[in-house]
Amino acid sequence: NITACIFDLDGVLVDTAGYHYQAWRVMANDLGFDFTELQNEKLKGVSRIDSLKLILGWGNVTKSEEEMLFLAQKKNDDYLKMIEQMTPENLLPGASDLLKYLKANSYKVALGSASKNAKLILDKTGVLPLFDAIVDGNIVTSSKPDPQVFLKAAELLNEQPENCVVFEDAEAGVEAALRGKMHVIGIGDKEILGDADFVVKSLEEIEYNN
Ligand code: G16
Ligand code: MG
Repeated sequence: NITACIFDLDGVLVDTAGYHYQAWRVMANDLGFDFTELQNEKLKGVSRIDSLKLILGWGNVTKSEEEMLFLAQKKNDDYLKMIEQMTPENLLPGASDLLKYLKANSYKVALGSASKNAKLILDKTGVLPLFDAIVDGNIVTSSKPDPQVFLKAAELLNEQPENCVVFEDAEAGVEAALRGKMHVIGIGDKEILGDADFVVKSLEEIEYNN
């Protein structure tokens, strides 16, 4: 009996991966190297500082803790400039309709994201009022596949994990939901998200009455 839905942000509700990629690439290019879109896949759902460490590793660049904080800050400033331009048009197909349907039918709705900018993105895209709880990178201490982010969301919603369904586009996110004993719908590729209860290409394919 599903009473609550928990959404990942990047790749499920919005496509911010492209913005992250652009901003990280500017930094990498400044440091004298580049990385591919395929490498960027590895950064999905990974925290800002862990993403930075991975990228520096790809470029064989070593930086002090202090320099890393500076680089992460600079990247985030560039990223925020892109986020500022976001509008409801940037919601992925089906996201707005599903969120409105859930609200209208008294489901509880939470966000479970690694991003520290999650609230701003929900605000810019106009869906912030549709959420009952936000669990983001400012709260979470253990990243996916650790189930902490989703368990915290269930707790804030006052719901049992078995009554929650998670919407996830990343393999680590699907694993986190399963470890949390929740239902999970994969958004994306069946080959990658095969452990999910079922997989759809986008939220547009989710069927519900009305
Ligand atoms: C998102 C992105 C990651 C990003 C992370 C932290 O995760 O997929 O690429 O590194 O948030 O973002 P920020 O730098 O804004 O704190 P999710 O969990 O929403 O898919
Ligand atoms: Mg994601």
